[in-house]
Amino acid sequence: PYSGHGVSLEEQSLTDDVDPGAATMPLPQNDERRWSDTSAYARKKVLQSWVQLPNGNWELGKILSTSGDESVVSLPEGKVMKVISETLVPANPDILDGVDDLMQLSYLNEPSVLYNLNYRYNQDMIYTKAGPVLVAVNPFKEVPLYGNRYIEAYRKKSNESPHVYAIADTAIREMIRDEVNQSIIIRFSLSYSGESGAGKTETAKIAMQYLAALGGGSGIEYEILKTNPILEAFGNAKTLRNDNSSRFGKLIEIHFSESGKISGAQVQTFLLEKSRVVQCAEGERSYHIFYQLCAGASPALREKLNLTSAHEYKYLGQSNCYSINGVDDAERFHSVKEALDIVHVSKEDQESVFAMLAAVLWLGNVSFTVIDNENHVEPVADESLSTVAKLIGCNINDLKLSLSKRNMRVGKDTIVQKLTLPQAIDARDALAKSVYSCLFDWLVEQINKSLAVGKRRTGRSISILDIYGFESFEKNSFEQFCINYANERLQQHFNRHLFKLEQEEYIQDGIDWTRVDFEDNQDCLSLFEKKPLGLLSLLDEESTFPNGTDLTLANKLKQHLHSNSCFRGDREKLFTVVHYAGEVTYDTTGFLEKNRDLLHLDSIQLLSSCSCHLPQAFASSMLIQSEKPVVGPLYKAGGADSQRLSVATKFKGQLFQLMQRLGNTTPHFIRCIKPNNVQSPGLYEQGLVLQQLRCCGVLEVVRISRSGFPTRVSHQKFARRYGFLLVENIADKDPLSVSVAILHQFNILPEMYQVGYTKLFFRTGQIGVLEDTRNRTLHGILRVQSSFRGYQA
Ligand code: AD9
Ligand code: MG
Repeated sequence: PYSGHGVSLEEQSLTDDVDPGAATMPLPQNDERRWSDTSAYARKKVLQSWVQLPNGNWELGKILSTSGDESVVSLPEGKVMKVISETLVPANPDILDGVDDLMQLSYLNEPSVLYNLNYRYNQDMIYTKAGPVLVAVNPFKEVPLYGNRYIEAYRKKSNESPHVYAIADTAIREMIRDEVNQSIIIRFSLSYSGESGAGKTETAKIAMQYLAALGGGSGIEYEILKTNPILEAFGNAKTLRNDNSSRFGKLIEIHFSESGKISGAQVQTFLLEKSRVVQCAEGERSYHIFYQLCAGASPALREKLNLTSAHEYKYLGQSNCYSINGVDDAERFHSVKEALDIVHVSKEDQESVFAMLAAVLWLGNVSFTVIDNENHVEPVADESLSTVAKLIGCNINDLKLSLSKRNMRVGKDTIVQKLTLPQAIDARDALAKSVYSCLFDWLVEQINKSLAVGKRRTGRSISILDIYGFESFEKNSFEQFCINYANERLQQHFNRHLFKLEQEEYIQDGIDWTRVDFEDNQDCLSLFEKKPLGLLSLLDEESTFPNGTDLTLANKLKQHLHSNSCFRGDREKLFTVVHYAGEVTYDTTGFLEKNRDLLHLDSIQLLSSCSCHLPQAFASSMLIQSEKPVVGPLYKAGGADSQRLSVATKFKGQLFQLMQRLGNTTPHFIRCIKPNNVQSPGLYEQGLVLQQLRCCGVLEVVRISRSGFPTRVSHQKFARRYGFLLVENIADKDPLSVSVAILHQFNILPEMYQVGYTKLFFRTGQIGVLEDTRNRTLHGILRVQSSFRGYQA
């Protein structure tokens, strides 16, 4: 019954042709699920097929018979089922079980991809290529894939299975070969249960480990690795989803000298979740460092900081969770101190850092008492208050005043407003949050000073991006709004790189190509960024109105954006954005306050009056940068009020800078996938994995790569690089002719490349053959040269 028409690779491409197996087994109409194929297998009858069970999971079934629209299939465990033939999805032959690149699958469809990843996962092969993208499925246990032996194997290319090491290796090689900066972009993918815990941070560390091993030598690589325990102690926390969840985004740019050795690094962080310092949900923890300090401080330090146990601090006590399974906080504290030593934070500075932490903790214990019949309050003069004053080095009365009064500017006059209990608590918490986030920034600055080691930036760099993924919770607030906006930007980077630019390049260079459609997210990005009527502009505008409230913000958004297809106004303070990865409903409660991020001038003045150097540094960084909106009378230097940057605007600026930086690099993408929501090894939930695969467009990427020509080299470059391998004389030939001659000499199959106007385009892996030959030849030449030199000597 097979009608067998051979399809050449060119024809095959993107329009799904009639499947060879169609005569016996009609395929689903849904084009997404189908993948035409030319392999010998596909020309045979498809006997195995994926059957979707009522619970949504896919099972492998054998087609026993087909009549009319229905097929009878047998499932494992002897079950026989009658199903509508159209719902069956073709399965790959057993020999393709567990292929290490999804590109090799004869049938590229969701169940086959799920199965393949699962098959590998069960054997601890957590990495799989999806064309140019590396997919990493979190093992939630130690897997024997890392360490020097593996690093060596990837360096020598004796191990070629997919791995973060292989990605890092490619990055180094391409950096040197092409003289272009590289980036490794580690992203999760959205699933509504949250992608937190997918393994981004671990993956980033594994990549750093490889770069350090290959580019090491000067010792700076050791410092770079030690930034991880520091940043994790101060910026990670236990959440319900991940015991070590990063509460900030991070880009680390590792600099290399011309000889390929690491010469320094620079860390940039994004949007630390400050609110966690003063408040966190039941079962979660605040930042690790607080517990580490309480558990690990020496008796002398305890006494100096008047430190007690974590249980005594209200900020730590409210969530009823003090420890993490299998983690010894005291031991971690010592590692953090060691790491601080290594990045050259002096012992004195370390002690100041710990004093700031203790001050934050004690601040949380400051309580208030009502002082008049208008419910105004002032802090109780107890141990907490005096300890805070002592630790930051301020006058206890000044502290008391800053927590009970607020200077307000009305016109040219300043009036003093007394605070009620909620206002005083706000002021106290705002101070704690600012001190902590300034401390975090200060540490990053120290790390950067240490990693810069006075070197001019001459060489190249590899950047590793580990940034939070899309978030969609039951209630989504300002933080999710910013994070999801960032993800929209990154998604565009990914799309542009893998789909858009690629195809535009083919067409520009005049090669045969049929377009593949992909979902663009420009509309959603415009919704955020358009001026003056975009989400960010409207938010900023409302933030500057003295009478603006979260409700007026919501109304304003609805009024101006209702006709935008990516926006939907909901009841009261809610609105919905149709993101690339799905719809997210935001609640504007707290938006304005968080966006303004007001720190009252009284608090800044308090910090600048302190005798300790860290609070002083914090105060001046807040004022000098003028990045914080300041309320109250103008600071002496003036202008503190003038140039206000809202949180969202500042973040947008950071993001643009980030995109610009990444835009100048060759990106390498890693997608981390969380196979279950319970951080448990061996458990692979199909539905959860599928959601994540869908959201990051893995199938589309494979599809385009398989039919496309991902490797591109200009004729000049190609001729220069491989021309010397030619046996014929090429002295007077143009680069195009040389290139073609090379292709012929090495018998590169015509369907494996295309010759464009300016470039050559290759299918995946083709250039590797040439590179190998080139390397072998070069080695041969070097050997000859060195033995010749030996002879001369
Ligand atoms: V979050 O968005 O910051 O909350 P990440 O960064 O995606 O999240 P993380 O890297 O912290 O996740 O991984 C979560 C946990 O999974 C780790 O603490 C490890 O216990 C576990 N994990 C992740 N990757 C690996 C791995 N390659 N090998 C072993 C891993 N365990
Ligand atoms: Mg993380």
